[in-house]
Amino acid sequence: MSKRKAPEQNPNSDFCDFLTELAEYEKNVSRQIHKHNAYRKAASVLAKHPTRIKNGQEARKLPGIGDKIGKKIDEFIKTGKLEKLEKIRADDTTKAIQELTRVSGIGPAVARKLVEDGVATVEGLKKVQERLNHHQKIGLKYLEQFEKRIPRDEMLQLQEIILKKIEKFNKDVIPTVCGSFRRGASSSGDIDVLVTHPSFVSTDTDFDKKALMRGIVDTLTKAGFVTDSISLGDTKFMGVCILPKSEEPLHRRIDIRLIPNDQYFCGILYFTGSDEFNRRMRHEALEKGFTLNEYSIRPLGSTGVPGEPIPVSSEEEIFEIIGMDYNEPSERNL
Ligand code: DTP
Repeated sequence: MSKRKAPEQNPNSDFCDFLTELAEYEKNVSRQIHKHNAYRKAASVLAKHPTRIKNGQEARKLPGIGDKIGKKIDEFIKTGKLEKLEKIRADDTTKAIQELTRVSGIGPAVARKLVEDGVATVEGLKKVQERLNHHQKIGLKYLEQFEKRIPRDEMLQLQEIILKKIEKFNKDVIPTVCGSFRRGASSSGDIDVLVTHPSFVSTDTDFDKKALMRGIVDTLTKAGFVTDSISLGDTKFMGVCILPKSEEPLHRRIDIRLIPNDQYFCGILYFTGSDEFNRRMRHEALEKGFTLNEYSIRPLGSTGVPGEPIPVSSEEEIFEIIGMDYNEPSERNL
């Protein structure tokens, strides 16, 4: 999962910026994930609002913006800043945690421990590399590159290589590049690829997942596309890739997941996102008596115990089961 989001150009971008900063603080420092989600949702609603919001009262009419955020908007309009953010920015521990969590593989808990041990900056981190695991070392090595968004044009070229090389390796494998790219975003934070194979189903214990994953990763490595492996399991590869033969290629984070064929559409739906859209759809499913996750959609019995997964052969069917109108990936940018 990528750590940075695109700075969108919109008439409310300064509000979005402070809400995003508050969201990052709630995720990384105070660890209040509900508050994080609330700020992010408000930022994404404002990012899509076509006109400049004039005051908190107007903002409160939008979905996901309540009294507290409305007041913050008023304070920001009136004073040009937010007292809460000023305090956050001035706090050394907060600053250090925010800086260290820029590194892929360093989450809030690890960052806090590092800060407690006196490591407060990325420069400081470079001096204690022996404390870092393989993922964190790679995160540190490519820190600035991983923070750069991937323009859609490059995503299209990366996708072409992935599809071509995987097809050459095994023509039965079905790959889909998900994430914000599939939603049509103009740039993406990382590359999320889902692959499946018609012979691989969730009840099958004999299918050689390891051979398939290794084969895919080896093929992409030999092609000069994958440059580093962070981890390679039977069903998930986390690594780094580049656009081969480009003059100064930037290293990009890539995840490849092997999904059983019977779980592919729930997987694609989930990993296409957005995360806010996923939350909304999951909520909608619960209201209709179903539980939806990245693996399956299952009916909830009267006691609330989930039944067997409902077979689905497209994303459309999942929407249909829940009684929602189908949303194209480009309509899932909540
Ligand atoms: P970006 O362009 O920043 O990479 P993204 O591709 O939408 O944006 P991620 O790469 O972080 O975001 O994650 C890919 C998808 O996985 C995301 O769109 C939805 C799903 N996902 C990730 N985290 C969550 C979560 N906490 N809740 C629900 N869905 C999630």
